[in-house]
Amino acid sequence: MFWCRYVTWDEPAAMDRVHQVIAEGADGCKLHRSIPMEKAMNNIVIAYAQNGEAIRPEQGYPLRLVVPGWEGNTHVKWLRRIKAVDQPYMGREETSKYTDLMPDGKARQFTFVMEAKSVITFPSGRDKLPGPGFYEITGLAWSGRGLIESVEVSIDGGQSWQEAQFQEPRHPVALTRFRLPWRWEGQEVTLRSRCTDETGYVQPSREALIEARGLNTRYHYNGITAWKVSSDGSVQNAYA
Ligand SMILES: Nc1nc2c(c(=O)[nH]1)N[C@H]1C(S)=C(S)[C@@H](COP(=O)(O)O)O[C@H]1N2
Ligand SMILES: [Mo]
Repeated sequence: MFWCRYVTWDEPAAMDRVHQVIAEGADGCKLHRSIPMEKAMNNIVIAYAQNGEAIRPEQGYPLRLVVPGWEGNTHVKWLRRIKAVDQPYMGREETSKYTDLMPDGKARQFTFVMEAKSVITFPSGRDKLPGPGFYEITGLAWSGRGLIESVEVSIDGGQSWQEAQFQEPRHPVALTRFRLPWRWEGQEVTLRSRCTDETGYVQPSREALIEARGLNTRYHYNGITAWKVSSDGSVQNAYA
C-alpha cells in the first residue's frame, strides 16, 4: 500500500521532486523512517564508527543514521537502503507509532525534534544522602534545537530558582553538564532543574505539558523532573 513515487535519477529535474529520503534498516521489521530532504542534506551522519572502533552490532553495525536532535527512532540501525521519494512513506513508525495523540483525538505527526530537557543526576532517585552538609547538585541538559543557554535549579519546590554553572565547553544538541553548590540542612526538600535553549524555549513544568498535550502521549515528554529528598536522606521521584 505504498503510494509514494520513487524518484529515478535519470528523469529530468528529478531533484526538484525529491522531498524526502527513506532510510531502511536490515532488521526483521526493516525499520524505516522518512527524513525530509532539508535535514538529510544539512545535519545528518551515516556512522560507521564510534569511539575509535566500528559501531557495535547492537548500535547498527555496519552503518547507522545519526540524526542530531531528532527522536531516537529516526536513527535507523543496520542501514541497508536509502531511497529518494517525493513524499513521506507513511510507514508504521510515523503513523501507528511516533505520532502524538492529543486530548481532542487529533494526532501530531512528524514531531521529530526533541525539545529542551534537563534532569538532576545527583542527588536523584534511590540515592541516600548520608547526612546534612555540603553537596554539589549536578545534572544534564540538552536540546534538539541547539545550545543550552541556561539551567536553573530550585531547592524549594519550584518557588525560587538559582542559576547553575556549566561545565564548558558546551555544544549544540549535546548533553551539557550543570552544577550548583548546595548545603542540605536535613529538612525535606524537593529539587528541580529547568533549562532554556538558545531559541528561548523553556523546559515546561510537568503540569503545563500535561495541560497542553494530555496524557495519551509520551514520546516527547520533557517536563521538569522533581526529586524529593526526605529528612532521612533518601531520594525519590516527587511525582511517583
Ligand atoms: N533498524 C532499526 N533501527 C532502529 C531501531 C530498530 O528497531 N531497528 N530502533 C530505533 C529506536 S526506537 C531507538 S530509540 C534507537 C535506539 O538507539 P540506541 O540503541 O543506540 O540507543 O534506535 C532506533 N533505530
Ligand atoms: Mo525508541
